[in-house]
Amino acid sequence: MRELKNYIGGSFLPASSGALLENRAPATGEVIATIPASGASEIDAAVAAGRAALAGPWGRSTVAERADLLDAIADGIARRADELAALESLDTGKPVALARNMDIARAVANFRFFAGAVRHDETGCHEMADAINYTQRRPLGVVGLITPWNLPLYLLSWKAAPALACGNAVVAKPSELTPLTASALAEVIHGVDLPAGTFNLVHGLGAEAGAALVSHPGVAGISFTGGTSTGAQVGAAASAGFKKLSLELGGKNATVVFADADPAITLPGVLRASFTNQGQVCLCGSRILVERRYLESFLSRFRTAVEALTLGDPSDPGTELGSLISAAHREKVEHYVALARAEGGTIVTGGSRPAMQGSLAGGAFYRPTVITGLPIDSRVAQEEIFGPVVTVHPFDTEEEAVALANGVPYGLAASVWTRDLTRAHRVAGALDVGMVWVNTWLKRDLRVPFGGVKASGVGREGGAHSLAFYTHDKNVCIAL
Ligand code: TXE
Repeated sequence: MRELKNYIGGSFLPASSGALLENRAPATGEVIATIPASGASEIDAAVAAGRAALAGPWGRSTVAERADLLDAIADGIARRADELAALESLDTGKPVALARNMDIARAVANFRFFAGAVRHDETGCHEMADAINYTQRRPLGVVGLITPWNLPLYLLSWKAAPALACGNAVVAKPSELTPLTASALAEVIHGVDLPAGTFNLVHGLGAEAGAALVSHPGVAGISFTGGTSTGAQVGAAASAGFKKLSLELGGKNATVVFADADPAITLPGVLRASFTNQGQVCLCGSRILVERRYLESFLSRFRTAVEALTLGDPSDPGTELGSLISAAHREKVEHYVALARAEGGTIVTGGSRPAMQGSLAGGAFYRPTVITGLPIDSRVAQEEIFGPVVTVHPFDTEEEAVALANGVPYGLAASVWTRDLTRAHRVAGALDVGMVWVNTWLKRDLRVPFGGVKASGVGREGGAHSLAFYTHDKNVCIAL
């Protein structure tokens, strides 16, 4: 049982009220930690610490010094990688192999990548006949980072690394459901001698600590990843204070499978896109659109592959599917499956809780579920479920596939599976989303723009986009 603390001004502190929140392991339902139930006063203290750091040595730090510190943080995470993977798996219910190979590996890569990116960053110079302009890049100040429970350290590091690289002070508010690796990151950062107050961590509920951070007048920018309805509230509150804002929200992404797709890569690819992290990734392809003449053959092979997935103890290195994030979230998923039945859908596989033994009997497990026969405009095919549930829909023409893919309020990502290169280009160009993968899924180069359109958010992260977000450009014009 861990008693986690906030990390403010270089010290590990409890909430001033002494109030605590319980943190449960979703695979067992057991309480594994407590976190401070922080609110406005802890956010005030963290923002003040951030401002003090900016007024002190951190505000005078050079790019080279900051990049070296980011590399040291990457080293610190890498040294504790096995322990952090175990913590992430315990906290989220995700398979430990996934936590090790994806979440923790990416956290190391994020710090290393942004150390390199900021070392190589350049600014512009615009010459006139009688003057010269040059652009200075300045940190925003204190930035608030609000992160969700599905990829806790992966997403916190994706924001903290560029924010620090650019010279900002950070106040991070991780999900109250998954606080463990954020606290471990604070320990790593404590060990690398970042000036006190540069990185602050405040645990607590979104409506309390999160809302206080978003509306704090001393915070210059907010980067939020989470649900679309929360994102709308965060966006409204941040805009009222004229804060720079990045919103990475939900998705209802299409997986578009043409009959000429290569089954050897398509089946494993679509399986990954459907069920990675129990379907709890904003990029997961939860609507599989299949060309009608390939539908039957695809479905029978897909079903076999889904039923062969190993669901079990997240701490077992062989497990491919673990627990959902919480009992409450499983109820939400179950509600959608019941709705699918009521809307006339056929459950091809899944649609129920697996029988788990021993301590896992209290876990939030759910079988991977494939549903056919639903109208494309049904709620289950339109709303983000964020769990191990996919719907499959036929299409006849390329135009219809594009229309079905675009026919949702979201616009985050899509994947297209075909051997026809010209069609791949046409369809990729016509999809109303921020990211398209062709014959692959979730292949990530950290330089490329990451983000969505429509209800999937505002702004882009990644490479130069992150460096642009966490800075403001100032132009200096000198008459010659
Ligand atoms: O996320 P929330 P929840 C989707 C998914 C899921 C739904 C709700 O569909 O079922 O969102 O999940 C903080 N001011 N995604 O409720 O509420 C909160 O403490 C400031 C998709 O868990 O969006 C946490 O740190 N902050 C998503 C963070 O916001 C607030 C990943 C996200 O929580 C706040 C997760 C407030 N008023 C869920 N209220 C993705 N895009 O990957 C909450 N928070």
